[in-house]
Amino acid sequence: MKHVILGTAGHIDHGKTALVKALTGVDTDRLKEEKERGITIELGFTYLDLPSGIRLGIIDVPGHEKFVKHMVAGVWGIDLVALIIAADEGVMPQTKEHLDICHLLRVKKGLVALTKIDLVNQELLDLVKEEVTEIVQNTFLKEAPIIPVSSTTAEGIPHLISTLDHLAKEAGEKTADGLCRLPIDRVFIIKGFGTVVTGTMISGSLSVGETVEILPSGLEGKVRNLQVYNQPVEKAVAGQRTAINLQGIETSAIERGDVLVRPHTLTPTQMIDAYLEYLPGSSRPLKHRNKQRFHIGTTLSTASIFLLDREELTPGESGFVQLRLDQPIVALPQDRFVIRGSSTIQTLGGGVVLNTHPDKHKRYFSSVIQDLNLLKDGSGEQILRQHILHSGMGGIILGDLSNRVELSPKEVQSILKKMMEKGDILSIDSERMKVIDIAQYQQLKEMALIQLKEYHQRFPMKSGLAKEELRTKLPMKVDVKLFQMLLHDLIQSKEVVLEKDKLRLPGHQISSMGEKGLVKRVEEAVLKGGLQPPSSKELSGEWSEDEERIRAVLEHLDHEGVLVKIKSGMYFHRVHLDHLKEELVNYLKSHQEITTPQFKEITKVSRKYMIPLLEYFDQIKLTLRLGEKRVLRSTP
Ligand SMILES: Nc1nc2c(ncn2[C@@H]2O[C@H](COP(=O)(O)OP(=O)(O)OP(=O)(O)O)[C@@H](O)[C@H]2O)c(=O)[nH]1
Ligand SMILES: [Mg+2]
Repeated sequence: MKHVILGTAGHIDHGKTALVKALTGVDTDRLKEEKERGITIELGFTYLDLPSGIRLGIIDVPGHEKFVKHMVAGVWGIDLVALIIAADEGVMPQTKEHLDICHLLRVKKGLVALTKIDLVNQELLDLVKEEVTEIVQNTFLKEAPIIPVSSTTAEGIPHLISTLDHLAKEAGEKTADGLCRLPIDRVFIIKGFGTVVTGTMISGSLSVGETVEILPSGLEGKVRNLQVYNQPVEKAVAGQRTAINLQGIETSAIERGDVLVRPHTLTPTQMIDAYLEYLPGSSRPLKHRNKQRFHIGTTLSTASIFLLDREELTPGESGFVQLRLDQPIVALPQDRFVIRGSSTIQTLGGGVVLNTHPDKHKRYFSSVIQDLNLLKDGSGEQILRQHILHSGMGGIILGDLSNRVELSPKEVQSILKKMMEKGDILSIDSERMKVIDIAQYQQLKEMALIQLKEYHQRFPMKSGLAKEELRTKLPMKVDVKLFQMLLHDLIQSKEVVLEKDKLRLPGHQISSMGEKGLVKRVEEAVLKGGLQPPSSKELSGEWSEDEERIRAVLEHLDHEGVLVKIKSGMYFHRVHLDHLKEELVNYLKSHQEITTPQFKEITKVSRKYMIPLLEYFDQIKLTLRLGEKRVLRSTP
């Protein structure tokens, strides 16, 4: 069965509640204060069974300017609106404001009901009709039926019902296989049952016995009972007005504006990227970092508006913004929101959520704007690809992707499958449906090859690198499965050779006699140099050898423990260094301390070598420097 929700809208006292009663027989003004003052304050709920069999849920909203926040909560997520205008008063401020809000929230369809026609003559009625035609032109209601009615005499009510039936049949279906999400509009306690929350199920479905999570608090509870339009049900689906009796959560722990979901399906956020439309009727420009009221679902928060591509938005303009919120909210891409003034309370604008967990953006950054343009206008596939690309070499799982597009997990899965077939993305964990962008994968491959090449250069005498060692040289977030896949591919394509547990590039040779000869010559030269060993530059000059090669050999000999690198570019043969160390220890044992001139006596080398040697012994914690002297460190 199809589920369609109608919301009322319109100026105070124009007959919204009276019309709902004329249609359904139900007076939705339940509160004592509402009865006394004759106005609506809270949202009212009822339903109407249409001739076609569709059950039309009805949300009656208050018209008073003080309660526009309730009105926004009520019409967020409705399918149809009935804009109600009293024929004896015509268009009034909240008629326009409510119309603006419906436009900003992208209510798709609706009608205009001209009420109280029993109070006016034909002439006045025609005038009001003209006025209405004028305000709805250029809006989603421009071709909407305008139906004159009287709730007192019931004139026009049958016509209104048949028009509603027609509109309800045309309304789009909501997706029941999406994420279960219900913005809470009421919380109360029923004696003997406990906590009950109500709201409109925006998407997905929910059954008795399931565990749910309340966001942003994260409290979990169990669905004890479910009611749809006052009837107990086993399962509630998208598009239905739903009351949920919860077990395990105190009434006081939940408030209007919270969102009910299945556990761990959504994460609250305090920063979103969005495309903001600033209403033409606003009196001044909206400046960067302005703080305003922010309405989404049934939640009201405040947000600082960071304009990403300009200094100010003039009335009628739209632009990309980053909203930083004072409290966590729950949102999904493509959700609509409304911005209202924080000092003078009026509706200023609204827009669409593009990214619910963005990075903090630098302003005027062309790549940021480019990305946001794609999130705004791109296809589901393009948007998914962008999120996959941004997830980098770590990849992203299906569950996280589903929360970033306005598509059901099933649809996301089928798009991913197509992308895999085209070779745009790669599945790296079929269980969790984890994917990585192919460009990221290629880059990772390059990185692995570069690491191997560098390793060979540093250690030309080593046969290769162990697998785990290579993994530690790649970005941390590369997971084991991805790494194994990468190695498998590299070995398969013969870009890398695996030999005796070591990975190497196919061109890497260690056994060439030339290399071995050079290693021997370098070692001998350093040994001959004693405590004044030659540098790579000196050796290369003397032998007309490539200095790079000599440096690599020095590194290799250091790695092998034959030479000791005491500072960058200075290598001593271990034989000499050990000998010097012994001499130094003996000296210090008999003299307790040593000065630099005394050290020179022992070594007989120039400062160029002497100072690095002294510092080296400090560094390996053999000696301790005390002013101009050095002493032995007490060994444990
Ligand atoms: N004569 C006549 N009076 C009507 C009609 N519809 C509503 N009224 C009266 O107008 C007054 C306001 O009606 P409501 O239905 O409470 O108006 P509302 O739009 O719900 O007002 P708020 O919810 O406070 O914004 C009431 O006294 C109604 O009896 C109508 O068709 N004819
Ligand atoms: Mg009312």
